[in-house]
Amino acid sequence: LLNVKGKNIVVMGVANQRSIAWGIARSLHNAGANLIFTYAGERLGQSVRDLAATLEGQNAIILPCDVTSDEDIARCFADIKEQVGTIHGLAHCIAFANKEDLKGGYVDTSREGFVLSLDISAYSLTAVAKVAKELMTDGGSIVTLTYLGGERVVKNYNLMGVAKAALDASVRYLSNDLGAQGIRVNSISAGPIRTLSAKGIGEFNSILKEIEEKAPLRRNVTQEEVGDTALFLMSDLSRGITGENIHVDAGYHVLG
Ligand code: 0WD
Repeated sequence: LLNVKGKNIVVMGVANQRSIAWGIARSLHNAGANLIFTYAGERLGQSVRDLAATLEGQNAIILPCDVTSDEDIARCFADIKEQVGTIHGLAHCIAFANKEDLKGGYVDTSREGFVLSLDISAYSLTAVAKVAKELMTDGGSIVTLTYLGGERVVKNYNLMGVAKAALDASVRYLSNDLGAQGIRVNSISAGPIRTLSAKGIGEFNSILKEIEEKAPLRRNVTQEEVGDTALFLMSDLSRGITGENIHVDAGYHVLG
């Protein structure tokens, strides 16, 4: 029913075992997908290789890909094409903002900080989709990660909220561009999860506490829960869904 077994799926953005991308990788691995990991810099390469080695029976391809570089993206996907030919899915789990832009007032965001964050957190999905679609000759599914701060004001999320709004709009435009080729593009709006990136967000602990107290399910979500939703979006079960954003946030988004 899932039809993910034996499919080649690229997972971008594993930094360590807390990464949401790692939760997605495990769900896909358990469903029998062949994984291809890409990581940002050599600093993370060993960490990804060590993690991938824990996936039993998985002979993952692991490649560097800094999404700020078109040459890097082109080289990475040329490498993937050479090794597997076709890909069926891509999970984009990448974002960045300077720490000083994730506290205080959004109004103080610098031009450099804005450009860098929008480049890595939003444009990269488009840059990668452009190259990945050439390898999705049997159709495919692209999934990215967003956050509620792109839909409404969330204290301290600031610049990243603006980047997520651009990412959300990109999902809609890309779904329309790629739909005729049988490629679906969707996002998951994850509730807050303690990861390396989350460390950069001011007063992150108080956000977690608020969810625990107020979200309909009265708890926070896990990497596994986001991973299983990504598996659904990669699978045939979601074949009629594109341009969509699914909140995996214990229902917090329904509150005003
Ligand atoms: O609460 C959370 N953690 C949420 C995260 C809630 C809702 C959404 N998200 C999103 C993030 O905004 C991001 O888009 O999930 C995605 C994954 O984030 P994560 O799992 O929370 O964080 P992390 O484990 O740090 O992975 C993000 C990774 C980078 O890690 P570091 O920590 O080294 O910045 O994004 C990658 C990198 O691996 N990354 C890049 N990859 C390629 N090229 C680049 C780059 N230039 N820059 C960052």
